[in-house]
Amino acid sequence: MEERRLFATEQVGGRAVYRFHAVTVFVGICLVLYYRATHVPAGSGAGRAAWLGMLAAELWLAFYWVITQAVRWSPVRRRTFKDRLAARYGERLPCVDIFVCTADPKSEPPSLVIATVLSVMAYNYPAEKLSVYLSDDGGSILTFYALWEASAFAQHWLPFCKRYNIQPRSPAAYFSDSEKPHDLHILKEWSFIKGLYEAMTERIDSAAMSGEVPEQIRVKHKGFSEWNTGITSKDHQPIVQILINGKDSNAVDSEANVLPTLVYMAREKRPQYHHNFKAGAMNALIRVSSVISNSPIIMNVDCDMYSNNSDSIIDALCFFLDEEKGQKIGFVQYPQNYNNMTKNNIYGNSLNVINQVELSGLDSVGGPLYIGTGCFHRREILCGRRFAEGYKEDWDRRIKGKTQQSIDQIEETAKSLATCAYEQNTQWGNEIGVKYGCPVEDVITGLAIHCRGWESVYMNPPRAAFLGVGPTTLAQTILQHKRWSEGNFSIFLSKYCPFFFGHGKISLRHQMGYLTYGLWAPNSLPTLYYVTIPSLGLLKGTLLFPEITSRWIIPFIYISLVKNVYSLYEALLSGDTLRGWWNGQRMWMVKRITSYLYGVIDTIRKLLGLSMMGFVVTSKVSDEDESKRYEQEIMEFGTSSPEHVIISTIALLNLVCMVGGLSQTMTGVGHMPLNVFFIQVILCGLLVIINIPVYEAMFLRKDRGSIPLSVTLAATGFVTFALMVPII
Ligand SMILES: *[C@@H]1O[C@H](CO)[C@@H](O)[C@H](O)[C@H]1NC(C)=O
Ligand SMILES: CC(=O)N[C@H]1CO[C@H](CO)[C@@H](O)[C@@H]1O
Repeated sequence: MEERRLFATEQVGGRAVYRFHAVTVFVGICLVLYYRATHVPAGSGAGRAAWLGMLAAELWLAFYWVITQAVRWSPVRRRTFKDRLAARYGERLPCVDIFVCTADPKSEPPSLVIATVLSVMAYNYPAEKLSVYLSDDGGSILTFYALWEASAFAQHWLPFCKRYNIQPRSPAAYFSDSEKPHDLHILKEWSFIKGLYEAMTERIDSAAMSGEVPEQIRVKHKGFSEWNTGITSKDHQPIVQILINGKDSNAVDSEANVLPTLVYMAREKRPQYHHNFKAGAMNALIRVSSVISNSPIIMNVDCDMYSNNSDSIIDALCFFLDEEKGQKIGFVQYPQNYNNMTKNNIYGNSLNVINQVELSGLDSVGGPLYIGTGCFHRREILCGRRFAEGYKEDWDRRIKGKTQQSIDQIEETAKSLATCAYEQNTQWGNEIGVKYGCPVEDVITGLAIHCRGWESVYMNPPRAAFLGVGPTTLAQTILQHKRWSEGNFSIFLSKYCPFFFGHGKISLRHQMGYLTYGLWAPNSLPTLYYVTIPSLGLLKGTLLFPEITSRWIIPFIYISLVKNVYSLYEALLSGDTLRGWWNGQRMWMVKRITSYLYGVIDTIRKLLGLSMMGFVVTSKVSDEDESKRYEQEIMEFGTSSPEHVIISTIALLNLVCMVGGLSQTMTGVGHMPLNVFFIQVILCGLLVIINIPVYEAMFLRKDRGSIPLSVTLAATGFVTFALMVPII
């Protein structure tokens, strides 16, 4: 029987050790909480309040720790048997629709978008079964023009990729990484294709620079006439253009092989209709594709994430087509990987631990979240089907009986499905398609699929399936994590809260897995407490931990040691360096006291119906200096934004407390011997050490990425204030 399976699921090793360790940490946590609860200082002073605050913070952190165990208890890894799939299905492989979404030609340059499109057109998969759709929410003629150029370039690029089996198949990534081939014959072809590619990107980029497409090009395709009426990105008619029609016998590459279908779509936009962002675009794509190819499998990817692995479709199909377990699988999610991370991950953005540990763990309790990109869905399930025993997919489905329609007729039908009014009084955005009304609509869409009885699968092949561009500055990182934490927290507080919405439909551990992310944001408050109050206590002589001579100190030390050693182990195993881990610890704190804090505040303001406007986080202004500092792994501040003030204040506060506290204990002024304040000294000391890059940016660096004087002054003001008020 085993030889029949198309995929294997393997337990990740070392679980006995892990569980033993987790049990001991749990006992330690209970002891700490017991100590806190039974040693509350008498009286009604500030010391008592501070102590109770510590108790509250530790209760929360303990609760969150228990939640995170759900994804660490029994992680699994998946492996596929691609040759068995090929042998068994051969000609009968199902059709696949690929959706690429772009929103704005300024921040997502058309040449980047088409590199992604070309990479997914070149998958190792029968071209007649592949259809690629680009949704352009910018409604830009520049993006349409780029796609039209790409449709011509594909005639040379696709046969070249397949003949030499090159990787990766994004021409931008391929030509920037690969060395010249040595074989003279190949070299000739390589240079020819490279020349074509460079000429094309030059034309696209110069059109993008000037903001218009030259007249002599506009006459070459009927699609350009859509822009004749001076439409804008926020107000235009629906546009659907089939640039390559895979069913047409003329649509062939330079070697007379069939090409994949290629479609451009810009759904209708009118100022009086809300467009629901990417979720709206996805739903329009589902409908438009249903009259063009209607494939049973839909893959979607963001326009900046090119395919780095041409076997991803085959890998995903190994799950869906498995006779024994495939029926229950709703979607196959690949991780989000970035190709421009520095070695030591200065902003902790590689997501290694999430990708290697947490998502694998979720895979064992019902499946990973849908993260909105790099995901294969079944069309029927995305459109709302519930799981039922004995359900069988019709893999041969596609457009039936409509082959007589001309391309113009098909385009007209498709346009009528991409209008603003189409969704009114329908279940689209609710029961059907991607859900609306939440900043992380992907996650609730995935949750709803899980709650309808389906499982999902996490596939993390050794060669990354998709590579995108990650944040490269502190401000971008903080912004990204604010969006994520805020989105997931607002799900937690909404009717989609996994505990209630998922109750009775998905397992408790699966609910906890969702909450690992849903509760990111509230972690900010206890963390903020922990990085300020014990340090202030050190300075002011308020004892908040057991003395070194007390036996109660053992669980405190045990937990902090073991948790850190384990997180180091997890990071190293996931591919981080030692320094990368250390940087990650710093960013762990920074994200919690900025992004997550903003996430909490903004979510609550929205709940209370206060202004919809959020904190403004500095936007991206990339220049050469900045990229250089990023490559040298120097932290980038540069602007006077509130998040920089928070970071500087915390860093400065700990420095002052450390210096003040130590000098008192050394000189014995406040009769506070070091051993009494042992834990507070260590905690404050570690915070000072981890903040060294912040002090450098404040006092030593002179470059434009250092912390501006105004921020330092504001931080000094806040620290002085904190020292003067008798909060502790
Ligand atoms: C992307 O693919 C290339 C080969 O084409 C491979 O060398 C590289 O390791 C892949 N990147 C990642 C992050 O897996
Ligand atoms: C280190 C690295 O590769 N950085 C690159 C990340 O991506 C941006 C945008 O594509 C490039 O400008 C950086 O050079």
